[in-house]
Amino acid sequence: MVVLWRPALEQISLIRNHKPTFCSGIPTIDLSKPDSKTLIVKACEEFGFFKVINHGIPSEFMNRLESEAMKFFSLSTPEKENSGPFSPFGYGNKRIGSNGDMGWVEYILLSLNEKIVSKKDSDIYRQDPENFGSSLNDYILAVKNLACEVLELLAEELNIRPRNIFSKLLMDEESDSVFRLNHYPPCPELQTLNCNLTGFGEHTDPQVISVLRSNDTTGLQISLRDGSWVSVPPDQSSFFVLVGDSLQVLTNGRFRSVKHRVLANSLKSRVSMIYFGAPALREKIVPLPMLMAEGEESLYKEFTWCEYKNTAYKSRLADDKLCFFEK
Ligand code: GA4
Repeated sequence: MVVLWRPALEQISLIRNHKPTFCSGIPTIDLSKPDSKTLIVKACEEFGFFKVINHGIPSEFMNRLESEAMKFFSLSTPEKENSGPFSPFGYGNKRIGSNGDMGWVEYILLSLNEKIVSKKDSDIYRQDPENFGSSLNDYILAVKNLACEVLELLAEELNIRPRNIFSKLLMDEESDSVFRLNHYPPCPELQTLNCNLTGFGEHTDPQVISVLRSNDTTGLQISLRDGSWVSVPPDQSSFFVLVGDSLQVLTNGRFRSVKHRVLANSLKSRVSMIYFGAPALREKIVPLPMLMAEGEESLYKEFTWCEYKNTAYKSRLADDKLCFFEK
């Protein structure tokens, strides 16, 4: 049951009667093992979600960016607010998107599409330009490569060519990918309320693929196919990969985008960093003919990433965004 609570005049959903159960069966892909691609396909079909270990990204990249992000989030509110907001990009606090969604979260949202990165975005790095800027670049490049590696393994296992059929969408120099740093401050009031507070409300990611890394604080939950919510045990040395709506369409529904949300923690602060790999705005999002069985029909009308993104950004977080494009 969801009710509303008004901390400091804001409306953030409380989730009642929900005892988080930890999921022990999160698919874990060891990228150093030869069977990883088979398991990745299975995980994309069953969960739309998996954890990646032995990924080869130095922990120093994660730690450096996390500590730069924490330096930024511990600035005063006016200092943070003066580095934005450049809606929807830049610094944001509690307000998610522009359609009334609220969460117990503050964040930095960056566009990675060089053509539209505003000069002002770089104000985010003003406090310590060298360290913040370079740790962001190192980290983003590494997770983009990881996302591409996963997409290439998928193409191999699905037996579709060329091997970079999915990854080239992210490698396009006009790719509309975004990057997000989320800080979920602790909320001590929750201890007495016996409720969960929404950090980031339930949604699916509109892009192709998302790569998430968080610190050692709980909060992330995914929805299983039967609609139940399970908590994902945090693991700061691993990455979590999420299938986005666009990959669902490219595979004509064979892979399903995963519904997920984040609950606030009463004692510990949670920091997550997410790379959302997206195509260029002009790119058509249609099921790949090579993946369709004989006589199989597309479940979706034809649309471009630009059209889908515009629809998604006009919706509320929890809305089903793909339904407008279903046949
Ligand atoms: C979810 C995935 C990414 O965080 C994001 C989010 C975006 C935003 O924060 O502005 C959206 C959300 C996300 C989907 C629906 C719309 C747009 C908030 C919202 C209510 C940056 C994205 O690309 O889509």
